[in-house]
Amino acid sequence: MLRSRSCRKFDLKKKTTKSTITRSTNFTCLLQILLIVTLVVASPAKSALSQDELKNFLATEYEKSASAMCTKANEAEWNYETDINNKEKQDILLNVTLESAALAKKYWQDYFKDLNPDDYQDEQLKRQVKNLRILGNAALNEEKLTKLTKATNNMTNIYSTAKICPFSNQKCDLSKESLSLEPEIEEILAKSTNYDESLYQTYVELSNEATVANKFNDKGELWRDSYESPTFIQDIDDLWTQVEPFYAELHKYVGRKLKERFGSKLDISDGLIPANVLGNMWTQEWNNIAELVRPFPQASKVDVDAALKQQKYSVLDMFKTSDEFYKSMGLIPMDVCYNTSAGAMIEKPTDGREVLCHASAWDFCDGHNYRIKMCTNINFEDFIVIHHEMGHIQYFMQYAKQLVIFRDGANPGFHEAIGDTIALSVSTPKHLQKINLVKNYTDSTEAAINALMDTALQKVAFLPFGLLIDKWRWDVFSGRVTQDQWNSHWWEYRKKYQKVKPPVERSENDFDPGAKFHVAGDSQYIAYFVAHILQFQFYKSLCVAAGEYSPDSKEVPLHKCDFYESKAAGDLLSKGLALGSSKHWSDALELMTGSRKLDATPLLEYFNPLYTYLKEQNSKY
Ligand code: X8Z
Ligand code: ZN
Repeated sequence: MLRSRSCRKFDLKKKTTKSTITRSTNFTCLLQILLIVTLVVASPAKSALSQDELKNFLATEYEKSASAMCTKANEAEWNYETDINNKEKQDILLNVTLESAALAKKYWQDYFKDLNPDDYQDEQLKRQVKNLRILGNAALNEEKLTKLTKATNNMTNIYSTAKICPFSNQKCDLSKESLSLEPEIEEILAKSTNYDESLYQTYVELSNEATVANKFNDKGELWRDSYESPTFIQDIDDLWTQVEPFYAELHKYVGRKLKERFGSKLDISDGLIPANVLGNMWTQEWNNIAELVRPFPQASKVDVDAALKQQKYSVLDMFKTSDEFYKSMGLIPMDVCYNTSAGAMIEKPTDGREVLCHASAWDFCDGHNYRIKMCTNINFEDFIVIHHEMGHIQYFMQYAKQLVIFRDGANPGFHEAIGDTIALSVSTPKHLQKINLVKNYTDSTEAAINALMDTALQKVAFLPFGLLIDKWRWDVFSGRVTQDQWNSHWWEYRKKYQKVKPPVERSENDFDPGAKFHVAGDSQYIAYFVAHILQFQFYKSLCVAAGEYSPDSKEVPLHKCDFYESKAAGDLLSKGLALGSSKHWSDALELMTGSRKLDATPLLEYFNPLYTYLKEQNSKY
């Protein structure tokens, strides 16, 4: 159950010790639970528990204590992340982490270490045992665990508090007029923050040491284990092969449009676009340059930013609008997660606290308490991020009745895909008109291509980025690339997959990957690549369930489907989500889509009119 953290807090399986998006509360919880159990309950005979005894033990005492500990650990983590420079809160979190680890270790040694999933007939128990066998970072001794925890927290802290002066006033007083990485610098598109690479070295070494103790060869292997597929790397590569030609057309088209705009200042003769002209600090999504590349400037376009401003939307209004969509499908109301009186943080505090701004969703493991933490800006991009985070919360709520060990996504990609699936429906011009965020829109072939281009700049542009982050980390963890090549290897992958290049010369004195939150924050990333494929599979299936799309009739294209108010779509989604991780993800996928495999065909089907258009246009040059 040691998996990486992610943007959802409490993922029992992670058991890492650090904070950030998902400071591994999981781990903490788990251990504590166990610990308490061991102390309070007349301990079952160590090792040799029969199948029934083990099952009973996990469903009762263990379940109760694990959930309670999860709540406690998440609270400590929340308190830290919403006030990261507070020494007392840092110390409390570190103590909770160590305490949990000690407990987890004891429990694991006494009961779980030697269990073999193959010894059990009961499918659910098999899955539980598979999970419980993995101890995670708690495998380290206290000194090393402290060092790892501090290194990881430190990296997150640097990421969250790094500041620069505005371009117009380079000698500014950093305590007064500076900009932080999220959200200000992100908005003005600055270059990467430089990291203390030695922290990363410590992190890599100790993380690997922990995973080797868990019988994995390195941390990358451990991360990939959560996908429960012996062919995972190949599967991922095959998906990339499936979408790469489309990405290449988009890249070529965008490159040409940028060349028209910037002329001789921009050199793309080598087929690579400089990373600073695509409108995003990490070059991960290109929606901010939509105005520059929109194919039909005269046709209708979607401008939600303007509508939000004009209608004086507040941050709270944006959350309520998102909640309303989920409720319209008969899904669970989620007002608690954005209710600031109940603890949520939906805006960047102005009281001087430094907080971890990267959006995250939290499950406090008590069946009541769910929170979103986000430094929301009032614009369309954040409106979509809200739907993304609400997708995590909806998943938490749907699987709340599962045993604590199964309160997780079917795989990490599922968790990241749910809110995005909803957002695909929300982002259709059809829906945005329904909720008045788009007005005076005239549908036409050209307008549809414009809308598809907007979506492609987010979803298709993201694919190689989503792929390369963990490809790079897998190579780092396995030692395939050594430290003296970390940065150059990063740029090799940026060139190979994204076809982007650094705007200024880079060297091994730079550590550009560290400017990405999930790298600094020990949060695995391939989930987002998987999610960007999966969300189109889910979307298509929900569209069919809603009667909004029929694959056999070409009358209404997939990209025009809006499943707002469809209880049938809501039912299908909730059936899949309620499974949590109690079944293999292929089973959940089959239930939700009829397919057992990750497949980019629905994505290509969705974008087909744009793909055809891009091929036609590009062939002229
Ligand atoms: O980190 C996130 C979410 C929280 S799980 C806001 N995302 C990735 C990123 O920002 O890099 C969503 C898309 C990719
Ligand atoms: Zn997420």
